[in-house]
Amino acid sequence: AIRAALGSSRSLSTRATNILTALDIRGDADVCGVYDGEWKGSGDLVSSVCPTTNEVLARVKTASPEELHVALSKSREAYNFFRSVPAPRRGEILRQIREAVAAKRTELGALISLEMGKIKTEGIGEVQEFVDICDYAVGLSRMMNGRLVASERPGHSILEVPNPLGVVGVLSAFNFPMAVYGWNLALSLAAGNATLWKPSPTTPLCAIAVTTIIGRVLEQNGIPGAVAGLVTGGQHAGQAIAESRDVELVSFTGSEHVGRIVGKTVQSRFGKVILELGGNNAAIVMPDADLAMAIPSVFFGAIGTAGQRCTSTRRLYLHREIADEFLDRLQKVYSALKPGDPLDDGTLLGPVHSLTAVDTYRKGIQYLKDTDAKIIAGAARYTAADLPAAGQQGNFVQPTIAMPKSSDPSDALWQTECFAPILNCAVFDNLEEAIHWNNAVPQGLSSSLWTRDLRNVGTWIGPAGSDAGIVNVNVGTSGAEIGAAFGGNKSTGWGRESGGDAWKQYVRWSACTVNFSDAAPLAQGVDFSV
Ligand code: UN1
Repeated sequence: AIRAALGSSRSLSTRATNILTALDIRGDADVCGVYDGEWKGSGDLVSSVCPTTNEVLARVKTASPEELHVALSKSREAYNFFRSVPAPRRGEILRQIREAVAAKRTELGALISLEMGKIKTEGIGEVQEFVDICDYAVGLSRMMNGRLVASERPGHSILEVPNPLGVVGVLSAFNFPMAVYGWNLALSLAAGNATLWKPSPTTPLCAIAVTTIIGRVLEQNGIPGAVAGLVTGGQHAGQAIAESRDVELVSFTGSEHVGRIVGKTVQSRFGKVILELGGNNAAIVMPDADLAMAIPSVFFGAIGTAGQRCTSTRRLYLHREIADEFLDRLQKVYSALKPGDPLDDGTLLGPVHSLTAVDTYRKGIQYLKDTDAKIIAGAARYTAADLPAAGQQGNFVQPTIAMPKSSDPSDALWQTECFAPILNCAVFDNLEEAIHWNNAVPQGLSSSLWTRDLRNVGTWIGPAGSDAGIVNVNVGTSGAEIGAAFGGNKSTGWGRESGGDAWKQYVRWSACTVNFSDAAPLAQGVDFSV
């Protein structure tokens, strides 16, 4: 068995080498993790570890405090240049970035699977999300319109003018190591800003690969590379960005705990902040739902990205009339699920991202057992025979469905986001009760109702309905498109990224009253004549 494991882990290593080489990353030497127009890195070394095998993919040279300082000032210089490039021209550069990223869709997708652990189709889907938001921002570059407002004074006009904002710091998470940066980069660039990216310390290679592609496009267009700068590193790098007065907007994705610190830090210097924090997302299934649609969708919502999307389905509320049938059918789908190498076609369940994630899962399961929850699926350990040959050392955990003893939403179990593939269920008797449970948690990211009754839909999306930022009908909690603004309410942080009106946060707005007349009257008819 050991020889088999070593043999196949060598074969994965060959694949790892191929994926890295296709993206111009040399895994056999220490990789530069800082880009400010030039590649460098003389800070701490961090290892990128493959969650499938726990082999070290590469060692990355992160930013030293001095390099961080330089990167921040280069971002500022880059912004000063870029803000004067006309917006449609910025759109043209984004179009080229879109093409360059799309040309490496398969390779970048494979790198996401390799370094983050999500399965192939989701890895490629994440790159597609990057491409989509670039398309969106190309259009936006000709549509970031201000307004002309009617003035109460004769011969006056009021303009609301969007101008570039400055430097945007992007602090992103491991679970979407490329797409969430893409959302911020695309809007920032269209708006005329420079971005400085601090990715998750555990997915540096994804960031390096993307930045390499973007940096080349910028350089070919005579644009300073620091328009899309990168600093890999740990907490100190994130802190330096949050504290810097040279960063007008900090866009942070991650835990509530860190989000609270980032939010306070940025707010204390009156910077702007976009927070995308925890989700604790519920799906509600009514008795009239089409179960043939709802079951696979709940399955994807709970298991996609091994339960590590912010939008993953964590709570399942079933109407009493269909609860038994639903759980029976869902349990069958769960029991047919086999863990696999995320890079293999057909794998639906890859590893969780890290040993920390395994620990989160274990604690979640232990809590369920300690509180006498009924286990409907999972909660056991995989044996060696269940695991793919290459993944004997990997972070594989069994997706779990549980029915906690109490459905009281104020219990810690329902109140807390557990970032692992664990789905907790409860049975309800009417929609009002289910909506109450849906809303009775601190988080407010995503939510999903399964019904064919129009009246339920009206209630759900109306004032007494779901209080989440994403309120879906016959669509699961995860897998949002880029067109609408993405984000959540309450302790999710109220931030909005990606589509919709999100771009309006990436500009500074000026109200400009212009007097074309020969008199200078005051507003509100104030008489101050001398
Ligand atoms: C996240 O997990 O924070 O809706 C991002 C989705 C993806 C993005 C999720 N488009 O699942």
